[in-house]
Amino acid sequence: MKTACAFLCLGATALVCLVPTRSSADIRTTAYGAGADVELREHTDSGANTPSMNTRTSSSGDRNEVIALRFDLSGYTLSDLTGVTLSVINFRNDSSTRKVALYGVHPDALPPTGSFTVDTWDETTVKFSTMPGLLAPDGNFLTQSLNLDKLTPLGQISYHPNSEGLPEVFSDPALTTFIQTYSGGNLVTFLLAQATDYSTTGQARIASKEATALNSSDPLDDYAPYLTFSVVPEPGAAALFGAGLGLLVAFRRSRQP
Ligand SMILES: [Ca+2]
Ligand SMILES: [Ca+2]
Repeated sequence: MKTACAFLCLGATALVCLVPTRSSADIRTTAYGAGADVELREHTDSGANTPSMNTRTSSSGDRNEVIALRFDLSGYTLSDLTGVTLSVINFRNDSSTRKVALYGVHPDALPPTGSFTVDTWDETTVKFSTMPGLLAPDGNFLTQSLNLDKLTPLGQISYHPNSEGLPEVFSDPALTTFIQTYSGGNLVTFLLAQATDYSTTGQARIASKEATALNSSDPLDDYAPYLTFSVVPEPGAAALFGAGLGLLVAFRRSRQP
């Protein structure tokens, strides 16, 4: 009887402790670790590391603005992450929708000039011409000058009008696939740019990790862009779960006449 009890306790403990659970959504912001965020301007070949950042390829031809985001996913095995979404916070109320596209920058992308990589670009000094994933400014600000050979499109969404403080969420499954199959390290860079089938003179302005307040409201929390995701069970945990289940089944069988 003592042996049977021990058997049962062991199996039950294995079940309780080792049931593979999806964690509630984990979050990483651009403010974590080596994360970074910056607005890049083709028309002045500059970077703006300010509390808000624009995407805009103005239909008037006077400016082209792209946002770069880097997330530090240290501590995770990227192939284990699932349900990945990117959220950005509207910095101000815009009266109309703005359509924005998301791109993942390949780990081997190099800039037109300079030596920054996706792992090392510095938000305080990077400019359009030194950002991996962009092309050299060409004097035409109706062309976005994205280095599409080194970018993977990850969906596009329309921001909501008059939604200061509210998040806009990119959740195309391609985002999860990009993360799971990323062949670089644990620093992952994205670009945001005006959607290619959208024309406007207006900017889509979001908060950066430097934001301590929004356009007209007081700070409530952290406004930095952020990734959310879940972590699938480790194979080892799943195997142990199976072992625990096997113990219980064996015990039940042993009790049967
Ligand atoms: Ca920044
Ligand atoms: Ca251009």
